[in-house]
Amino acid sequence: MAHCGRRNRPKLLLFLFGVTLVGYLIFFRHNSADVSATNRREAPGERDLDNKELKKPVYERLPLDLNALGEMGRAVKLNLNGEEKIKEEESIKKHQINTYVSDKVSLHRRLPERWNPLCRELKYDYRSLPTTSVVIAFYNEAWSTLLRTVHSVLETSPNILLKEVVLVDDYSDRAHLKEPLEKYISGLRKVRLIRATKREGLVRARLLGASITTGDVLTFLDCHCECHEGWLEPLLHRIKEEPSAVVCPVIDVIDWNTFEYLGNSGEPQIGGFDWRLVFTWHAVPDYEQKRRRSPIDVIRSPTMAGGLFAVSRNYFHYLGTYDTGMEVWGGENLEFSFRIWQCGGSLEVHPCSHVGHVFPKKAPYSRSKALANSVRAAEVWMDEYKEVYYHRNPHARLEAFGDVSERKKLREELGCKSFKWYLDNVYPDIHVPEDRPGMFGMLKNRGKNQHCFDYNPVDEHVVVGQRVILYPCHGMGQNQFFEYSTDGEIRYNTREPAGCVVGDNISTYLTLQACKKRGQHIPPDQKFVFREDGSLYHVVSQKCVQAVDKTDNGTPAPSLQPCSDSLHQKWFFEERM
Ligand code: LR7
Ligand code: MN
Repeated sequence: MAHCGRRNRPKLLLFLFGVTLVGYLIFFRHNSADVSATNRREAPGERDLDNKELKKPVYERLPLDLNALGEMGRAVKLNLNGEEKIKEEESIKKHQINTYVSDKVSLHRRLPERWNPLCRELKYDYRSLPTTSVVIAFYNEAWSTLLRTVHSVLETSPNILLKEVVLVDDYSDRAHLKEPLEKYISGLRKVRLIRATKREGLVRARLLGASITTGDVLTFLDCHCECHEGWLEPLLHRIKEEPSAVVCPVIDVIDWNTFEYLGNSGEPQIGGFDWRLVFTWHAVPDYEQKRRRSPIDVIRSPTMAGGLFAVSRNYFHYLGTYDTGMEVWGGENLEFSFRIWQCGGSLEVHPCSHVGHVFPKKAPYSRSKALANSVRAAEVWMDEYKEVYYHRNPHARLEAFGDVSERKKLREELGCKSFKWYLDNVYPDIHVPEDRPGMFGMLKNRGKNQHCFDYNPVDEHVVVGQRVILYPCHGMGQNQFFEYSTDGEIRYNTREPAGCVVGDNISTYLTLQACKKRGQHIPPDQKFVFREDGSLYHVVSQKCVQAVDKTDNGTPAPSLQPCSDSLHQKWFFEERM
């Protein structure tokens, strides 16, 4: 199937040429006084700042057509049928993004204001800010999402601050990314393209891009982003103020289907992780709110999502750039986050810098290397806490992760702090499981052969409300991983925030509810005594947890029953099969 963007390209180029021409005419008409006064002709985007004043730069952009599809971040809703509907569906199948819609949205569209209104008041001394190079790695990206990223950087970044935009082709095999891309960007100032000669993965692709840059600061973006006016200044200003700060913009969501620009101007979220080493989003914790003096102060974040951040070039090199033993996708974001904090830097989100990112419907390419990448991060940075990770991911222990001795040496040379220091000081909100021997893993029944506690949340992120069932034990951690705590909770804590098993005397079945927070009392219905004889005694109901086959909905499940000697009331933990 021909790619939509590709098939329409001649028309698209013609259209762009036309629009650019109109843009030029309007620009010169508007600025005719300026032009004749200085007697200097400049291309759009090239005007430098007034030498005397420190005023805000004027962004030179194409005239705004408010009626265009998706303009100002509006959702695109098309009523398609027949052949067009099929084309749309094919585009989604190919990219996991509705590129049929994306192709219809202007590459120059404006976005609705999403920052805190106080951000508007910030003034910058533009000539003293560091310059930046923006590095964008891509692998088989669609035409319009990639080029909208490029245009949005060019059209929202003050000329004086932007050294160049470096595109890195990570060995894509799609035709539109070959010659047509080269031709297109040859007409764009400051945009350079470099190609990998084999699939490098995003870590080495970004480093390849960084190696040809000249700016003081490296700014990394994914290849399906849209920047707001004013996104760059706060990042660069913060790095000038604190060169060891790695600063992320607020990441807003662009809908993969409608290209609606979502997100709001409220408090941004920050990054954390769970013990599977999966990145998570969190509200800003109270202690951090207290530390900040204003809603537009930077927010310290334990981790970053990974794709969008600015770092001083020198500091990035001092910190050992990236772990080049990481392949394709995954793990590098947590590895870099741990390293930044443990080695003396700080990781922050700037509430005045907003960038949108298209989150695809599902992963568009294989991410099987993520496991080995995570293991590398755990081996180098997590000290004894790597065991907490391995307990929940028994298969990770068997993963071939290559040689990490160079990274360990780096940690030594930089004199980085321990993972315990990081947890205590940077991420005190994370619950650190106790993982006492014999008290975590699969919770197996002695009567019902090879059946274990199992919890399968409908939504990855909402770990409450459903019933705990019994399912053949699989030994893979994940949905069958539970921990018995010294407080008498049965915790389901592979994901964060953790869920705790609750006994309901009326239904007799067990469900999951949010665990108590630090300093709170344990709700009585969440308290179990795991007795010497293997019984699980539920204190408030004075009953025991029994494996029951014939339940109201037909799925075997643990249930509260009068205590007896039955093997169906005897349980034990096992880490692996
Ligand atoms: O082999 C590859 N080569 C590449 O050049 C694989 C990917 N890439 C490029 C890719 O084209 C894209 O520009 O690398 C970039 C990131 O890949 P995505 O967009 O497929 O990743 P993602 O957005 O799903 O994943 C997030 O986590 C990744 C972990 O490795 C990276 O850190 C991504 O940059 C990161 N994206 C973000 O942080 C944006 C916000 C998403 C969230 C949460
Ligand atoms: Mn992405």
